[in-house]
Amino acid sequence: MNIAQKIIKAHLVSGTMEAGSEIGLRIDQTLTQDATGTMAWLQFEALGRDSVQTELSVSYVDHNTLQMGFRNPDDHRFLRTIAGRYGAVFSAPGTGICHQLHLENFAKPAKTLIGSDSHTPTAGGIGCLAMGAGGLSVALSMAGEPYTISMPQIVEVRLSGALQGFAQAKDIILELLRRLGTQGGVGKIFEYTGEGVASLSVPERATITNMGAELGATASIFPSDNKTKEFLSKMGREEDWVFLAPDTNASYDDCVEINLSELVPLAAKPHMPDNVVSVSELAGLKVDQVAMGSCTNSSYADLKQAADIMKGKFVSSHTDTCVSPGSRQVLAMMMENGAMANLLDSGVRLLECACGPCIGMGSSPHSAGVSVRTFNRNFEGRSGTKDAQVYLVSPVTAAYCALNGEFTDPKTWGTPPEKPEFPEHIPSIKHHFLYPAKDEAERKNVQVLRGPNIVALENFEPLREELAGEVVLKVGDGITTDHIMPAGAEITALRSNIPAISEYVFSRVDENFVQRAKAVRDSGKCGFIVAGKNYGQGSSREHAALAPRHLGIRAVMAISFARIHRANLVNFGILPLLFENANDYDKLVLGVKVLVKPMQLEQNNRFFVEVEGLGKIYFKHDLSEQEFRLVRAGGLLNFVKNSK
Ligand code: MIC
Ligand code: SF4
Repeated sequence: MNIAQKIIKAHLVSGTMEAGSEIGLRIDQTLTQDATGTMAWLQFEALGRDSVQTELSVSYVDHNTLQMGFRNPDDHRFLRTIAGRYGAVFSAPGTGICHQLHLENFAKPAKTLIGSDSHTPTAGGIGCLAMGAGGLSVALSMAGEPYTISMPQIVEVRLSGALQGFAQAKDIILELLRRLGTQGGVGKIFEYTGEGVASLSVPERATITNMGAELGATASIFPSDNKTKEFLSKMGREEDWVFLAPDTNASYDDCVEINLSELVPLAAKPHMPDNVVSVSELAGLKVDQVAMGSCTNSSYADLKQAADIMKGKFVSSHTDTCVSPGSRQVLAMMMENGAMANLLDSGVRLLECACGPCIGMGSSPHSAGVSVRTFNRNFEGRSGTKDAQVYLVSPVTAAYCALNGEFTDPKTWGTPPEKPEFPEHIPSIKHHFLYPAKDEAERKNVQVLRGPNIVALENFEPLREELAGEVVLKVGDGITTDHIMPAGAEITALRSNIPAISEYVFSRVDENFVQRAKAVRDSGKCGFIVAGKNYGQGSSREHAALAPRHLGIRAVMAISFARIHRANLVNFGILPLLFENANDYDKLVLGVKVLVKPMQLEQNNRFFVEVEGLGKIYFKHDLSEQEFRLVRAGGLLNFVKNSK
């Protein structure tokens, strides 16, 4: 068996391990973050359990750390108190980014982890089978229920050689994105093997597994070897190490080979992470902003390397440059050995240990600005500036862009910097986490505190016999969850208030959408969305399903869907329907009346939808029986409540 199969087998609760068939997995650990977590915890509460049933659940606050008014601080207080009430560890704002903190402090090889954030697979760098999921799926896992997915194909990524010159781990995953694209990983787990693996440290591996999310992959995973042991011992938890490797005769569904020695610094151009070219091709392009950090590249080694390059030099006068360390531990190490002083002396602005600019929480570029970021997503408008041009690069490339004020050819950069080792002294930050009382009786005394921004969950009606309504939006290929439910400081502060946040659905795509959808909903009819390929790629935010459902959307008719978003649609009772013939996409126009008879779906994978003036259009659906039951109940929460 390969590694992924070994972990799946050890956690299999239902189903068979054949690619495409539905499997249920026992989940050892969960993580939630504040932007998705408030909802997830409200949903957990609605399930009526006395405490979390996992080995470990951690509630992080790292996204909405700006406290402009009462909303975010109220949500933080809710998350702190509910973690104490139900037995989760709490990580307060400023402690760090969930994925970096989880890697350093909690993730374990051979365990399963799901998180209400699409970059949860970061923990695959330590040999953990880690997956992103909607908040409701995470709430269910916290309640001890298995996590259901369709058994992925396991793809071997065989690494040979070793990184040379200025190439970094980021360039490995950018190369994979260049080759496979943002849909290349849908329904797959990428498992890294080969002699090149041993040359990569755990934080480097985590950069790669983190951005496997941009391939659309279910997970990415590395073996647990001596490098893993070394990392865990530096983190003061060597006892968490177990050896994990594929059997010598392990087989895979597919194989991709990358020779690390041949890689050069790469960059993803606007506005997709797979729009990859070499940095040398961009030489001469003026850079207005550089942002270092995010869950992809905010480790000690990442930032130390940038600091070494920038030491004694100055950031270009027109390049606004900032850094957000991944955790207080990274920050403490950089302060102790002077690396942070080097960055600050060179003119870099220090931001909080949090997601920050990555999700548009401040530090937006100026109008039409070129922003070079060590992050993982460069979707249009995500930075908070609609016409900004965002490029994704490694920390080394970012440092040279900041100093030169433009992209330059790596051949002009001189001698490559040394790969930094961890410092002798690694300060522990364990005391920054809030641990719940061990005694359940004591936990029951914790009062859960809520603010007025936390609006109770809505009850959705079960599936109707007939869904009569109209197409209220038609969009093209590659629609991201940032298009559906934009992020940024103002909107994300409303994550625990669905009626309020629903006002922003598709606001950057079509400002009349909400009004149109509401008019159809309020007339008692159903709204339908027509979309192209890979609808819902990107974030795990279930608000991209929940808010449209609030606005009366009952089906999305698309050419294909991204995995997590498809699951979120099902969880909130929205039908994900697939065009049988992609050419029919052209026929369904805005405003056309449609009639769906969902009960047909139960018997057939192939069924038709009646379209006014056109007759029948054929669709397929790939809902499992269980998924169909969820949609029929009006969503997962209804289903679980009804089956009690
Ligand atoms: C993202 O990177 O898009 C986010 C913000 O971390 C999201 C979660 C969210 O929308 O809260 C994700 O990746 O799942
Ligand atoms: Fe935070 Fe950005 Fe990572 Fe999402 S991708 S978890 S916003 S740092």
